[in-house]
Amino acid sequence: MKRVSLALALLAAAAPLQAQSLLYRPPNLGGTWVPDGGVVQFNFVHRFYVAPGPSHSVVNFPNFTLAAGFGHQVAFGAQFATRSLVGLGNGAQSTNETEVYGRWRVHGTEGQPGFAVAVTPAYNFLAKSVDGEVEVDWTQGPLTLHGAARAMSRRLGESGNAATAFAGGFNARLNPYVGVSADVGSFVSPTVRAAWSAAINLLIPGSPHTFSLQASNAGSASIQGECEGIAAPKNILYGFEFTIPLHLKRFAPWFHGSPKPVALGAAGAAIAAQVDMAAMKFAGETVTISAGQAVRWTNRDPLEHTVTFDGAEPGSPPIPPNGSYVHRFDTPGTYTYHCTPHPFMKGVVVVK
Ligand SMILES: [Cu+2]
Repeated sequence: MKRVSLALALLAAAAPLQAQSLLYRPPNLGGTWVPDGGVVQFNFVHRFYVAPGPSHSVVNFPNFTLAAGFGHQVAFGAQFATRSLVGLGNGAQSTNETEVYGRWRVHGTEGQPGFAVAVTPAYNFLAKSVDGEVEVDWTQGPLTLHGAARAMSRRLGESGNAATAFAGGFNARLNPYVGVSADVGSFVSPTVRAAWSAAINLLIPGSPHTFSLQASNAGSASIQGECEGIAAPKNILYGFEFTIPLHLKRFAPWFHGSPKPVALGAAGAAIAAQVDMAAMKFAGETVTISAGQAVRWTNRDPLEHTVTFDGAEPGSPPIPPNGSYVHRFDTPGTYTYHCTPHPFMKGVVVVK
């Protein structure tokens, strides 16, 4: 039972992070996806095809996305692909494609009911093209629909002329952990092969990571790369995408050392028990003291915790890393408590 409630609580803790997950974005659409402020998101897409016999050689299409959230619904990022179709056009000298982009979510919140709108200006170094995308998505219950309009100043492979493209797709979340998605995107004129994708998306329980298994014909994740599919016979690529959010706050001790101790709560009380908050747990879940004595909680984690009583007893403010909180208990009784940001963290103080 305890194990089940811990799993449920971890899910609750992971819930805000789902807003950055592949459960809200099909493989070939950037969507209105903007990492939270102070979060650097690293996504790795690996697609491949197996050449027909006798060689059966595997040809890989890796793609990396690195994007940083700056708060105010703004992100800056870069995409890098090593086997880009953008690189196969007239005058192309490389298949290494780099795109830098900004994204501003003008309206809405990804994954929340209703509309969200984002604009994504970009520059594609391989195509030497100024690109842009406007994306709108609409969420209702487990379904999100996506639409995007794209423009580029130099479409590589078509004499470098300006071009426009449209894309659309959907995500359907079958449960909090599993979704399916698909999309299609195409240049308007001249139309070549539309790019398409289909995927099964998985949220890894108890983690902020999502993983998707994909089939697609798009070789890179740039705005241009998601507008045109690669040619037959290698026209279906299989692969996966893995998302890794890095919370920069967690790395602060590398640069600033341990934060200064901060003491909160009742000063001068006789401390009869000490409870460490470490690894997202209250160490020693039950402590027993006498009326008039105090308990000291010390935060050994790199993030804030609270001591919040389930009853009427007043609790702590947020306790920063390396901070401590002292609370004196004057009335005998059993005091159950939890951490507000991490409700699966629970403890009990018994006062005799
Ligand atoms: Cu906590």
